[in-house]
Amino acid sequence: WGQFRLRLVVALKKYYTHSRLDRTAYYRSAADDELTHNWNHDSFASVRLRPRVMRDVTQVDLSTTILGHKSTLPFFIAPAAMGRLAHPEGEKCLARVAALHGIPYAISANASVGFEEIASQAQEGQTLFYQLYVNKDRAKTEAQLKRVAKAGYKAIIVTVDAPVAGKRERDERSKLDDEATADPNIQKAVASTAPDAPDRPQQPPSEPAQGLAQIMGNYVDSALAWTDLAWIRRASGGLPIVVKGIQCAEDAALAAHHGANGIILSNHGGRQLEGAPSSLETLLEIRKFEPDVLDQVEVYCDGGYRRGTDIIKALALGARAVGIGRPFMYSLVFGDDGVNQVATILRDELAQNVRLIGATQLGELHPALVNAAALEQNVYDGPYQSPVLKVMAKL
Ligand code: HOC
Repeated sequence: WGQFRLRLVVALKKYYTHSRLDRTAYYRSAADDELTHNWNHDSFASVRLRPRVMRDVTQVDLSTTILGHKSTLPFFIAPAAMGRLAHPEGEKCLARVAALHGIPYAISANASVGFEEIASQAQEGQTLFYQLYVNKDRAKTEAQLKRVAKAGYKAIIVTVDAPVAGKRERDERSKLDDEATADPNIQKAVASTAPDAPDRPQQPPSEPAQGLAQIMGNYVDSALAWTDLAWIRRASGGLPIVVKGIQCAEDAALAAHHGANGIILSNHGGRQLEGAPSSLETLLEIRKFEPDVLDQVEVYCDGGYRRGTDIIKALALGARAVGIGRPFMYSLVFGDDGVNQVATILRDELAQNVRLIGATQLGELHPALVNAAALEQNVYDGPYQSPVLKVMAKL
């Protein structure tokens, strides 16, 4: 009986974990044929490193600052929705592990645990950022931003690459809606996502063609414009603004021109526009056409970062830090332990590879440590006219 019971427990545990992993199809989903999702990964393979040797790399310091806040590592937990699909504690696990590692956590606008609850459980000195989708009802966004500022969030990450949801067939096919009706945790996640959204149905709809992203995206204002950055800043009581979803040099320059404190080069993990460039490609494009942007705003990257060397490549080309999403969401199936494991693996890989490239601190990572010639062939070749000069000419 003892043996049998053991096997039963193992089998049930496997089944439970496996079925929860299936439910993470939403996290895995990407747009159309998922080409951009795959390019995000392929981009790293096209870039070679040029390590330096015979340098004393006994001690290594991986710390940096992100918008002036100390981070022990050059990455943060990127906003990703609906943590409770993976684990009943959802975003609470992500916030706890971010605190444990001393890295910022950017809570999703569509988190399945309330942002105020997360903030109320934050550790002393923990850095939390808030991801914003602007609501069609702007008054709701204004009220939301006031609450975000009051809760102690340190910056607003305005996501601008999703005026509408991308076409994510994996998400549509996952038939999560049927499962949701059976699983109270998932029901809770769906019900608590974006609680202020006006057009979101209270119950998951039954049409199988609607993925979660479309359901959640109903409230998003597709009329957002550059001039709204000033309004967002005002409404948040002056919090720093980071524009997430920059995919070309022109928009990087415009974000800087309109007073953004930071930009995230991101194609939303390949979930929005199929054909969009990887963050490394956009970074190379900025270096080519708008190099001043790198001095004007903090530049972060996300999309497909899985290894310490991926992070090193972005940092050497000028990024300040990197956002990591899916690895944390997948590992969330195992709660705090899983999330901690991912952060630990990344930390250790970074420490090892920063040494192997011949550096002892992040400031020593520079473009000459990278050969991106192969990837540069993908970079836009002009014609190019600086949009900022055009804006200025009209003044
Ligand atoms: C129009 C906005 O960011 C995701 C989340 C939520 C997207 C909502 C769509 O799934 O990528």
